[in-house]
Amino acid sequence: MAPRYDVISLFPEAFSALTQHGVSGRALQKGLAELKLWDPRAFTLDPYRTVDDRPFGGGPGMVMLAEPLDLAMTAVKAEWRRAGLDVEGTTASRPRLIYLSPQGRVLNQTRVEDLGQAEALLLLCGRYEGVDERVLTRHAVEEVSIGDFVLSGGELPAMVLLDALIRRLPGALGNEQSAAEDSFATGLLDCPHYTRPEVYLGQAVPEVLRSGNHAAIARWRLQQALGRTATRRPEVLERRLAQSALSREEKELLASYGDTP
Ligand code: 9D3
Repeated sequence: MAPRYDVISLFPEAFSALTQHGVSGRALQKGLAELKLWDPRAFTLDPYRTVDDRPFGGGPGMVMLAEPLDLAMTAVKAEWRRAGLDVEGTTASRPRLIYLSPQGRVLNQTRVEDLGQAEALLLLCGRYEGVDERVLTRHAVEEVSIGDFVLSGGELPAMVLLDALIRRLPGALGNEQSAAEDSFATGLLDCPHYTRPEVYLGQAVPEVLRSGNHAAIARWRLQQALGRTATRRPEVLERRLAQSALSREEKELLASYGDTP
């Protein structure tokens, strides 16, 4: 079954970046995943449709009210139940609740693959200083960050996570090889890429790529990937080394990296 993604956000229109463009837009159009947006403002019970208030204990900024978020989350869970999903499940495919938060565990491809096992995800996007802590504890929410830099809310992080999830669904990429060969799926950075013309402003394409020798091309690309990973992201190469030692060919390619243009 196509996974189901529900997003609670004060800016549902922002998600058109995801739904209207590129790989993710086409995948959603094809029904490879379902995406539904929920505006907490629709779950307010006061005439001003209030979604935030001042923090207890003082300090700057505002905090998102528990009640509209709680009602929206309860509505999502009710739809999950109607769709036959096991909301209280404990398997890898259980529906999961994710709060995009700077306090969360940092996203990486391993976490994307893990979250990709879920049949349904509820993504909660915060604004202002964040959400009332009680909605997180009431609903057993997991927190996920996209890195150690300050953004203005959870919408862009939610779209980052969704793009990473959607592009790995079978049928999302034109070329099914691409997903498996992606940087970090192989544990290495990508090799350099070239297209026409053969010479651009005096810079030629590496000769090997025009040789037609497919074994030599594959070797060169692996060497570039190994060399770039070693120089730019040594910790990524270390992690791959910890999982499985480099083959003799890989060691030799790494040793002679930089010898050839
Ligand atoms: C200036 C406010 N900060 C006071 C120390 C705290 C703060 C609150 C809310 C910082 C950022 C945000 C909004 N960010 C997110 O909702 C967010 C986020 C991020 O900012 N960086 C990386 N990942 C994420 S996931 C959600």
